[in-house]
Amino acid sequence: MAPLLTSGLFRSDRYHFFSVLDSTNQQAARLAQEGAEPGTVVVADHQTGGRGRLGRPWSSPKGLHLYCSVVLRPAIPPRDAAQLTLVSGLAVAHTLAGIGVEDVEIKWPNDLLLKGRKVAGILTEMRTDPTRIQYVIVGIGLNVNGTETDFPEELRDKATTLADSLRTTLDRPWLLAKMLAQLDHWYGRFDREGFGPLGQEWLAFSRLLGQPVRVNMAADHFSGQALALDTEGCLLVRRANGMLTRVVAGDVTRLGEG
Ligand code: BT5
Repeated sequence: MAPLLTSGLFRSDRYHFFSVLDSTNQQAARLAQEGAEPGTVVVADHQTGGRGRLGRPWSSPKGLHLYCSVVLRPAIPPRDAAQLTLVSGLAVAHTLAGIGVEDVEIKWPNDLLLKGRKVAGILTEMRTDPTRIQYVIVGIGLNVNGTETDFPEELRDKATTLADSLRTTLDRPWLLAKMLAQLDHWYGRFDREGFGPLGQEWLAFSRLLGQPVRVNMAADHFSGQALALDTEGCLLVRRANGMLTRVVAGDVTRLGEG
């Protein structure tokens, strides 16, 4: 495989490791507010308040998985920040494919699935001035070791781990290094090329297009057919009545799935 083009975004003097934190996103935001450089990385072995979107909890047991947040200060308008979720998903998908995990699927916008079960999730948060991003925090939770019995009851038929798929225990620092190299590479491309060309790369890991889907947005929910990813990373869905809807944020599930 060709070596990854990286820009040196991540430097070991900007890594912050903790045995326990409320949430790595929270800690990264605290550091960003104190002026932390882009490329600052926060990692914890355990989170007591790990969270997903809309305040949902992220199961974060000790000693098993990766909980990692990155501080970025991209020169993009705030409305484009959601593209960083897709770019990060692409980086995580390549990390998994690169270590031999088969059938990696990205589910728009922020889930990574193996055989229909969630192996990773991404939470992108930001602080902005009226027109400018002060910082973006990209938080990645990746289920690495252990099996489904290590998850709380309600997640056992929805979540999975890399160890389950590869039938071996993985070294988390090794995996983290691989993931940061991929993030560096894909953030670099995003910076230079914008989201447009990366959308095609992203689609290679997605099985949404052409499929019947259910869309849940904050103020609306409907069924339709996923038609395309636009150049800004939004999903275009045609409703049963023919109307085309651009989904900027929400949950999209292929019909027939949970
Ligand atoms: C996400 O939210 O998928 C984003 C998760 C981001 C977690 C990372 S860990 C490092 C950083 N620090 C944080 O505090 N957060 C980030 P969402 O799409 O809203 O999905 C949340 C849903 O996923 C929950 O409601 C559960 O159904 C499910 N879930 C919770 N924990 C899980 C886990 N460990 N593995 C798989 N699914 C999980």
